Amino acid sequence: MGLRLTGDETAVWQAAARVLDANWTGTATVPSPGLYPHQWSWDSAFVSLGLARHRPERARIELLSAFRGQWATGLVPHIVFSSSVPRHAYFPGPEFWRSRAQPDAPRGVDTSGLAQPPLQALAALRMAQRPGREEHRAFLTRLYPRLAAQHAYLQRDRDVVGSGLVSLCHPWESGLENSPAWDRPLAAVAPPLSPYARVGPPGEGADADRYVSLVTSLRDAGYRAEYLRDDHPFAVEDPLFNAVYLASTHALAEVAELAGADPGRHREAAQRIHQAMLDRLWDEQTCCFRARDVRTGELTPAATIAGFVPLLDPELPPPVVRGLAELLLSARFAGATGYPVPTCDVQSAAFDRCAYWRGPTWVNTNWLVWLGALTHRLDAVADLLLGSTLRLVRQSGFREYFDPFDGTGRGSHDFSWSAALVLDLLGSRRAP
Ligand code: 2M8
Repeated sequence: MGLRLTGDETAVWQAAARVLDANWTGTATVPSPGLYPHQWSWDSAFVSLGLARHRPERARIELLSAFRGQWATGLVPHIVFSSSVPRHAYFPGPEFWRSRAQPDAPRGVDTSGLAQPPLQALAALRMAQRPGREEHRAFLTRLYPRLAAQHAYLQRDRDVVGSGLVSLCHPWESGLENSPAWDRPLAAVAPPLSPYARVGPPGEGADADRYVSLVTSLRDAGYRAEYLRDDHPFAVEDPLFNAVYLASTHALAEVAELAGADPGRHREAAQRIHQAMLDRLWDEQTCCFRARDVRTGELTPAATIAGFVPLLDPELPPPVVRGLAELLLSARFAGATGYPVPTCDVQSAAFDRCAYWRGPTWVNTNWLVWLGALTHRLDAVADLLLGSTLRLVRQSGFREYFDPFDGTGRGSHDFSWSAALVLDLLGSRRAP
């Protein structure tokens, strides 16, 4: 490893590595064998960051394998289904998405038809910053056209109002599906005439019906960009998704250079996204980035963890950085909890310490905000996030999510991104 870890940290490292080894299928890592037995796009990118510190060859296989499911449009679907898993093991499965009926979907594999935060270019660049220059160059040269197609799709087909930002067409695209940020836009979606069988983790309640009905409409419209633009009832610009999109666009410019391609258009795209984030999602009144419902034009009222992920933007103006740091450390987020950062403002009526993305602390959102804090040399904030995350997994194991007040672990055990990102956090300790 070549790291200076304490005995205790070494034990955490070894336990995390064991989780990743156990969840490896031979071509990719499942988020959790029981609950999520297929490959999810942003889980896989997070996992590749941990694998890069543990088994670099697997990290490259992991990152490439998400692109097995890439559509001709460039879409990297949020789920690539494994054919060896029983059909009933996860709902909604391949028979629901019916990707093979779509001319643009890949032939040999079943996928969903939604995106997730496009972390892959960022992960690829971080990987290439590890030792092994020539291997990285060959890998990036192979990956670059796929990444470029993924970003071209987001820019061409998913910027539904021409604002420069991607609009999510489903809460599942955010990765934070039951976040209070979606309460209003989701309430405007007509529920199905008769309820579907309840799906999803506790806390989603009747929203699950709308999740299914949104996919049904999208699927029946052939997952077409024109339908998303003109008719789909859910279209929301999310600060987390777009901040990851921006960070990955910057990374893509560097990947292009390393792969011998022209980075110019990626740099221009990054400028557009940066400006649109400030113009459309920054709320000066409340010093917070919020999601914008493009169907109503309104910013959603909820202040959530997604609002801090724009710290990943290296060009964020200093007053915005200061405002975000203050809010993050305040009694509405980290200041009120022993195990920060809660995923929702604890003073909001929507906050629920147990309910998935409505309050609990997650390792992946901590990691994103940690990286954003490092981007702006907010070292105290970065240390707080690293310390809190390590205390959580030491106390409760690599759980899916955690109670932000007492650190109780919730959701599935041995969750892959919790393990992988702890490896990345521990591994990056050497960096100044
Ligand atoms: C959760 O989302 C899936 C739907 O995509 C589900 O609830 O069934 C979210 O936590 C998401 O962020 C994650 O990628 C996925 C797999 O871990 O599970």
